[in-house]
Amino acid sequence: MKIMNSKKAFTHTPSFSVRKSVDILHPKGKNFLLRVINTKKLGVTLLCKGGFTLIELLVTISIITFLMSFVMASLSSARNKAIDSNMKTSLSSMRSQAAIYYDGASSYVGLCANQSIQAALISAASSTNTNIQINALGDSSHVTCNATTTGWAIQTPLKTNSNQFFCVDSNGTAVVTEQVFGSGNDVACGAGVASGVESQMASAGIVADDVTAGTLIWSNPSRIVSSNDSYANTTAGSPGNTHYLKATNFGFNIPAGSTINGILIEIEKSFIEAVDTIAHDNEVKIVKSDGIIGVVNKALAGNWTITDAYYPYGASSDLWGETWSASDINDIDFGVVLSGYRSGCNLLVDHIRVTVYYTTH
Ligand SMILES: [Ca+2]
Repeated sequence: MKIMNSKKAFTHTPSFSVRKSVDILHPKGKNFLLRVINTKKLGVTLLCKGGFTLIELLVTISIITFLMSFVMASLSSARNKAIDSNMKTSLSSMRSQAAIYYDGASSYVGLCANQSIQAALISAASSTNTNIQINALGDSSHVTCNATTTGWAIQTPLKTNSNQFFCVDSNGTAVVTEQVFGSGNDVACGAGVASGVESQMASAGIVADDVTAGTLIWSNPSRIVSSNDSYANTTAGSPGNTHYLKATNFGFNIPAGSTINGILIEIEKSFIEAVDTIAHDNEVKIVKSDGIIGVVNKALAGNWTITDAYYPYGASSDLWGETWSASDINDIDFGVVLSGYRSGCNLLVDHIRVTVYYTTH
């Protein structure tokens, strides 16, 4: 049905039956919507919707297409990461299967044709759209399984990086590498390469005045959980070192199996001048997952300042003399202690934050 030369909305009770909405075209290309508003009276409303011009439509379609390209790229990246992650888990589990095989055969020859190993190889090849080859040079279009009497190795290309492979071998290695097998009898993975370093920053969930250092008490320790000019502070008294201001329970969520590359602690601090201006660090140390305070002291030599400022301790590649796993960092007891020295003035700490740098595998 068409209504010609109609430019305004109107209500009309037609003599015919109307049961649903229909689009009605204006002769100049404007859209109108004919809508049933009262089915008992069969009343209808004609609304001018001021439709799109061709250029408006093209611009809209272009914008939608542009935005969709970002969405699709993001989805694809997430999917590829998931594929690589599953494949790494599957191949890493092959080490126990290989050990079982060796127990029975006293050799790894034939391992790549073993039923359990084959299942993992097929799965890896399927998820990475590659084929399987046995005792061959590695390449980016194959999942390669090599086995000799004394060793074995499997490598498969990554979905997330076509230049890299995930490789496991009988030496216990499980690495992302850019080296392919040098021969069909090569049963050792190449050197691992660092994938992208990631980081998480967090503030403490638990803060306390800890008496195992110094003599001066920290008041209001819980105020150091955010940067808001609300301070933990010392109070008047004899010159000396403070207790520890102990900050823990940072709530990190580092993925299991990640390599911890470094820990950066930043303390936002200042002092209130009174009699003199001696205000400096005494100790800044890490607190390990067992609650024990580390040995390395990164106290800075300089005087604190009257103006609030963040001071860095450690770095993206500094492990504070400790060995860390992801669970150590995620532990509720992981944290930092600060002890200061003050004479005359009082110390203020606004915020302590920790950034952990890590690499996922
Ligand atoms: Ca604060």
